[in-house]
Amino acid sequence: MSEKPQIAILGAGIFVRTQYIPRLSEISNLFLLKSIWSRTQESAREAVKIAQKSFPEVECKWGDAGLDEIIADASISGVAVVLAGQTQVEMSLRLLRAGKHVLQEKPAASSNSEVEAALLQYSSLGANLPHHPIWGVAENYRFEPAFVEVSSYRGKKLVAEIGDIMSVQVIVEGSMNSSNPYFSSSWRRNFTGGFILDMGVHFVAGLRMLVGCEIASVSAFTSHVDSTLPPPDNISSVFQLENGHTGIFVMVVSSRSPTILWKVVGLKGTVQVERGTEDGKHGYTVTWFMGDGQRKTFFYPFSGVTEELKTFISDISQANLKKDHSYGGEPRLSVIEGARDIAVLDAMLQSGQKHGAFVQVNKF
Ligand SMILES: *[C@@H]1O[C@H](CO)[C@@H](O)[C@H](O)[C@H]1NC(C)=O
Ligand SMILES: *[C@@H]1O[C@H](CO)[C@@H](O)[C@H](O)[C@H]1NC(C)=O
Ligand SMILES: CC(=O)N[C@H]1CO[C@H](CO)[C@@H](O)[C@@H]1O
Repeated sequence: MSEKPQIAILGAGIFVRTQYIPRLSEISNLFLLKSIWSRTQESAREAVKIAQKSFPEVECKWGDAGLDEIIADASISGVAVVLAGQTQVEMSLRLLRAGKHVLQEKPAASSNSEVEAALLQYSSLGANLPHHPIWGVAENYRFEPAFVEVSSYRGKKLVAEIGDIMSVQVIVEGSMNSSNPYFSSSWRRNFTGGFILDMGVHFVAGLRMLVGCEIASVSAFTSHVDSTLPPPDNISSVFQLENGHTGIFVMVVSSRSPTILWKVVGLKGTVQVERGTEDGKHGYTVTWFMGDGQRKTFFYPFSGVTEELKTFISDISQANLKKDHSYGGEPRLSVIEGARDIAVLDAMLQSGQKHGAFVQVNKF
């Protein structure tokens, strides 16, 4: 039996308080939560107070000194980085250099160029460390049962059921208005691509997972209509997949008609994945429209955040067992997947700035 891995959380914002702590509590038997860190003592305290119900031993750390203590603490093998999008990559690299396994919250980076430079640094780390630390990006859509079920992870089930793909549609009409807890988040208002990038990576991740194929090129128009939101607040794009199939990606950040929908139309049938609720639970409704006129509907409640956290803990345990460089971690958690989501949105935003010019998506 191996010892339970000990982890720390950096960040004490809304997502830590409302998702990380409750979801980690569900799997508290698998690891020890050693500490929670925030830049200020006040916000760290706030999060620690919530976490103490499930993790009575959790320590409160703050400021530069608290961070140095976490980095120097050899008993902490994994760290969740849940900070402002602008600072996450730098922080993740700092921890990786210290040999910590890192699960960084999405988005993987603020741009294609940032993630490209970071990946170079990450790959050069191995030489100076006794083991190669895992760098994961937390993208819960890759772990949501609805997407796992439809795609069977790399698109195989989908194509088997609906035949050759003719059209792919992603329609997002968000509701990022002043009722949303993230609306006033200051870092999201000072982020390249505004909410389109921060929210959009989820929808691109869902798309890539469903079709099981990378997006090769895009052409997009972007605009800024709602002045309460940072620009751009909507995007209309066409894209081409590496296998030649084409589709559309339309996203409005704040609308009166909340919709999140992926639809893949094939020669033998169509499948649709739509955000919804059933029996008070939030999740995804999957509808298969088949050739014989039949329609089958399944509801999958959310569990992607729990699944991805569980996977990270299991990755740390396995990596701790094999102290050589041989354990790379679960591919869906890999930073490369997060980089690919960023690359697609970066290309769409670039195309938008050039009034729809054709842009190739950077390959990772
Ligand atoms: C906005 O972000 C940039 C870095 O991306 C940073 O230099 C600047 O201080 C930030 N401004 C505010 C008001 O947060
Ligand atoms: C925000 O959007 C939601 C969903 O459309 C709606 O129920 C709510 O009333 C909106 N709030 C404001 C302040 O517009
Ligand atoms: C480019 C684009 O799609 N612009 C649209 C953004 O959303 C507003 C409100 O729905 C539309 O009026 C724009 O045409």
